[in-house]
Amino acid sequence: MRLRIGFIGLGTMGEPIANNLRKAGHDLTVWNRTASKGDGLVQKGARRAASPKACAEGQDAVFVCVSDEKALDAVLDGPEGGLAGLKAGAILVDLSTSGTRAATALGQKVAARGAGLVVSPMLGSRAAAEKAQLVLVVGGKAGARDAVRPALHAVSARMFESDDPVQAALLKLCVNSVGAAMVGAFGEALALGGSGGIDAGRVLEVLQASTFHSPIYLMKSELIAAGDLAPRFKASLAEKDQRLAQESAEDQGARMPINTAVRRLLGDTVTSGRGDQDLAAVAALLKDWVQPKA
Ligand code: NA7
Repeated sequence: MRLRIGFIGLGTMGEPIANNLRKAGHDLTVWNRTASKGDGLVQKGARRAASPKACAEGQDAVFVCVSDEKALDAVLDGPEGGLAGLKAGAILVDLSTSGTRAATALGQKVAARGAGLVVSPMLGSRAAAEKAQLVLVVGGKAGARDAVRPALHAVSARMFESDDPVQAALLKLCVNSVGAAMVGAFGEALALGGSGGIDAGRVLEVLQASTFHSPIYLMKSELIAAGDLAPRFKASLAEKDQRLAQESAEDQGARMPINTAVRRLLGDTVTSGRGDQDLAAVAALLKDWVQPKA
């Protein structure tokens, strides 16, 4: 079914996702804070809205894909925000990883508009978004999910659905906390091996032959070897995800000692000036930290 969709947030992930919605035949209106990031989509036939509110007005569904919970408030709240334009019966889809507290607050705001909420954080980086191969963790009432399922199908390879938007937000944080720990530990292993004279390729080869193997090590080591740290997933966003996981843990009474260490490492990556680089930049930082012994 062809939906009228407003799409707010055309960053690394949002732009290719919006493009796939357009390619699937949905009627697309876009808004981004930095308007020029929408130029390509507008040239391909999308409409450009003058504000988040205008982007949401009259739409069957409003998709949001921004950095974090603060960006979410910035684009949705206030007289020109997306919520002000959301019509009763429409569905707001939050693709951002904005955490459990934001999902709870957003549920109340959207319900006050007489609209429905689907929280659908994504697994996969820009390449997966471009190929419509994302994995989505989808939470919302059955009717709301039914209404936007064709659009979610158009951008993804697989969906894990539940009735609860807050649990969808939480599940994404569970998975990303493992991913960041893996990349951090891999960076440490490369630095440790390198400090003792073992080539990074050799560490990778043996790691991949073990039961601890993962495609993420191969992906990230190719970027590191090529010196290509352009963001597929920004280190600053990875740090944000670890912060959000800690907030959920605090609210729920869970403890995350590994996450605490990984978040500190990612925080150091950001303060070293590498926040806009790919998450693989943690390996570069750990290599910089090696102090050869005489
Ligand atoms: P990017 O590439 O950093 O894009 C972030 C988007 O969020 C981009 O459209 C930004 O607009 C927008 N943004 C950020 N802060 C604001 C504020 N304050 N007001 C309005 N718009 C804002 O992130 P990704 O696309 O990689 O990731 C998106 C989400 O998916 C994120 O939660 C990840 O963890 C997963 P800009 O273009 O800078 O004007």
